[in-house]
Amino acid sequence: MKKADIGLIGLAVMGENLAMNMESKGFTVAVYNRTTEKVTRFVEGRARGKNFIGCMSVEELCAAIERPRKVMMMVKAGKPVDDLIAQLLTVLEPGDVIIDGGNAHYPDTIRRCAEVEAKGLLYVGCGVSGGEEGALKGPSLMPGGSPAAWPLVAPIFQKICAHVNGEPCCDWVGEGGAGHFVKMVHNGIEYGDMQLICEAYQLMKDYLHMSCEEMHEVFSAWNETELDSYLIQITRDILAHRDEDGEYVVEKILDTAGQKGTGKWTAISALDQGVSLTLIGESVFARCLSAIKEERVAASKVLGGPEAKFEGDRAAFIESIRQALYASKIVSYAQGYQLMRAAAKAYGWKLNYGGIALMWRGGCIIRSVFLGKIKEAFEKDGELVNLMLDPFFSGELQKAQKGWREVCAAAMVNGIPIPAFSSALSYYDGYRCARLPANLLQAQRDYFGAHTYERVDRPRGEFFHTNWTGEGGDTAAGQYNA
Ligand code: NBP
Repeated sequence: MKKADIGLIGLAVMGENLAMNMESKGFTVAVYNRTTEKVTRFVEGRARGKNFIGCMSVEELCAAIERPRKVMMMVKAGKPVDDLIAQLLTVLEPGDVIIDGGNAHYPDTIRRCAEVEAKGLLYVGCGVSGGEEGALKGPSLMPGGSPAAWPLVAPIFQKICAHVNGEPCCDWVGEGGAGHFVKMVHNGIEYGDMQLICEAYQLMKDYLHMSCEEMHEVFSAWNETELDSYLIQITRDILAHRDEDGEYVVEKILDTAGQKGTGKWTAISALDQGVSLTLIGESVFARCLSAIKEERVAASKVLGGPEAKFEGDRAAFIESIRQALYASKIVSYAQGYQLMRAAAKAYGWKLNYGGIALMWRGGCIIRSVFLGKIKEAFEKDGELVNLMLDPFFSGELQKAQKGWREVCAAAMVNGIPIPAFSSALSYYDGYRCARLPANLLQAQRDYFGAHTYERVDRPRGEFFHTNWTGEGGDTAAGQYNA
């Protein structure tokens, strides 16, 4: 019997569809699931007559695969992955590859990669995006880990992934936890994109008092512009979707957002790296605020605000909202790339920034035409310090900023919350500010804690302390950055 090209553990929604995808591209797949009835159900059902080898144990699975063996886990992230690795290490041999396609937190992948490599095997932590449909038809794949594993998995991964203009949305990301790190940032950016769309929706609904049908038309039109993307498309379709009673479903959905933690991980990692990832951070906090529904309902009866009243050219304002969304999105991706740059430096990863944009260009939730432009920017300049400084994007920000400012100002005056639009604009204004008020901040720190400061009229690296009150001594605190 022909041996399998790859083994797959975990026949839940992602694993099952990924296995079907692999088989459809000509690979023979050995499958195993902890609850073995699922193996039987799969092999006798959806997989009947196809090139699958159903296995009832990890040992059977490993025996069914061609050497060097490649075993991909698509199981619940966390302890199940560690348990499975421990089991696999008792059966696999040096040179074999263990792949984790789940949503692992990247520090876990760094640790697991080192542990598996110490046993002479290879490890791949692969971000998989695109949900059930992506898994089946072509996901975005972000593999990282042991570099020697890439030539072994590339022929399978680059065949089963999504393709845009013939190019695979999968490339080697980097060593250790780089793949799962990039997937985490992808998810953070997804939080940001969704929040921006929600702010545009709230402005149209609560300020312009537009109907779902009208907003559906606006999102349809926007999808023909620079904003062309999966998330704009599904928003367009959601806004047109009616319940059995003819009412719009979206207006019947409770306004409390859920989250599984990857946005939070991204924000925490930005704080750890000292990167201003304000838009994604605000998007996570916006979900937290939405979750305290009862408190908000009570507060709405106590805390006053202006009555949102629009006067003026509605079509022009809708275009300004589009500009605000586009400009804020540029800021969000610029911040996400800043975070990846900082992490790459901290962990010694050589990230291919243009390649990452291409990996996200198709198959995943944030797929968009816009990512093609990001790829071009990093291809032109691999050392680009900030995406906003690329000539294309700085030009786009320049064109969009009048509308962006108008929308932020109107939202503030009329009491419409826009944490993502406004934080993006503040970041833009802060980033282009040659002199921030941090001089005063340093003076305050020196005043109360003798933390010292550098001077504009002296070389960097020289630190000074002022005896502000005439009462303290001249002893300065040591300099360090937390
Ligand atoms: P789940 O995350 O719901 O996990 C269910 C699978 O894990 C089942 O096959 C289950 O086996 C297996 N499992 C568990 Br639970 N504990 C196990 C253990 N100790 N040993 C072996 N197997 C164990 O499945 P999913 O939604 O298909 O997602 C799989 C991974 O892909 C997750 O990490 C997820 O975060 C990630 N992901 C999901 C999506 C998505 O859209 N759903 C997208 C991208 C990535 P059982 O049948 O015996 O219980």
